[in-house]
Amino acid sequence: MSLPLPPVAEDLRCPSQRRFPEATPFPGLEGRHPCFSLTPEGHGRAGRLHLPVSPACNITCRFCQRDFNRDEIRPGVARKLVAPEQAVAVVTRALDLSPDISVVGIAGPGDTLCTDHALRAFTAIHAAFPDLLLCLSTNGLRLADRAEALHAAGVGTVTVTVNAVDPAIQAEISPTITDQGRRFEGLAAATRLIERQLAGIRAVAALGAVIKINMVLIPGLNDTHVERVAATVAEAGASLINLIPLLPGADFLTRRAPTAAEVSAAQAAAGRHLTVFSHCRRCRADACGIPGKTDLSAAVYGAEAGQDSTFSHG
Ligand code: CLF
Ligand code: SF4
Repeated sequence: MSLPLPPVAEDLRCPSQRRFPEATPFPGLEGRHPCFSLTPEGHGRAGRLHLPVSPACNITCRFCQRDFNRDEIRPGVARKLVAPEQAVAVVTRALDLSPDISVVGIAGPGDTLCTDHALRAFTAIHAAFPDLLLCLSTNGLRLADRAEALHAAGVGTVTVTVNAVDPAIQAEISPTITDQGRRFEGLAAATRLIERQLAGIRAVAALGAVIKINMVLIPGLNDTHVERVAATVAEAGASLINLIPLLPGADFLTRRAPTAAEVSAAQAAAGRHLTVFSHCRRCRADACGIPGKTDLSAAVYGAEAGQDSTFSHG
């Protein structure tokens, strides 16, 4: 018998799920995974540690600004890189600092499957801490190739960033990819990326992973395309979607962020097909703590932690 959920002040579940208030579509994740919990109580009490082990990327998103600093709170930023061999030591330190940590995620600063660093880190962590939830965020280009290895390494939740399923739109957002040593441009790159993303979603879904889609909402580019993305990824096996407002930067510096009304409209469109996650904090690649509540990143990764010799700067 499942335990009753806490009172729901703001219910993130899609209408079909709300008909069964005692049920959660993600057994074992409610209250343990901040980004796969559907109640305020659930996502407000679980902590995550991000390991910045993935340096490189295999696609070019025109909004992307990877950087190393201690100040900015956004994806693609970390204080330093950590070597996969240091992952267990970092997790040990984070757990000592915060027993709330129940998830170890890898989300950058580059793509997590462009190198084998994330897989090596997850494999070591899964052996040392088999009860921790392991979470991967990727652009999806290598996801189908790596699905079995990720499953074997204990990765149970996967986020794929899908910004378009129409190659003409995708080509405007990420104009080049490098796959199997070959560089692709324009529509060829976009068509290949979308095909690999959907194949990857199907592959990890077949192995039992719970899948969230991150979609960067870019007014004038993909904001009227949200429902088609949601319907397509839902058919492939995704459960959840997170509409992330564009942070103007890099080639998209002169584009604007969506308004709150535009984000709400996009969430409504996506919600016809998927449960919408709306509490994203646009975390750094070295975030640590309960998103929006506690921030232990400096204590875990900062020079002030006195651990620099433990970590790679490579
Ligand atoms: Fe990290 Fe992402 Fe896993 Fe969560 S974050 S890898 S799914 S454990 Fe969460 Fe942070 Fe938003 Fe990401 S709030 S940026 S959606
Ligand atoms: Fe940047 Fe991520 Fe796009 Fe790679 S996939 S270019 S790291 S936003």
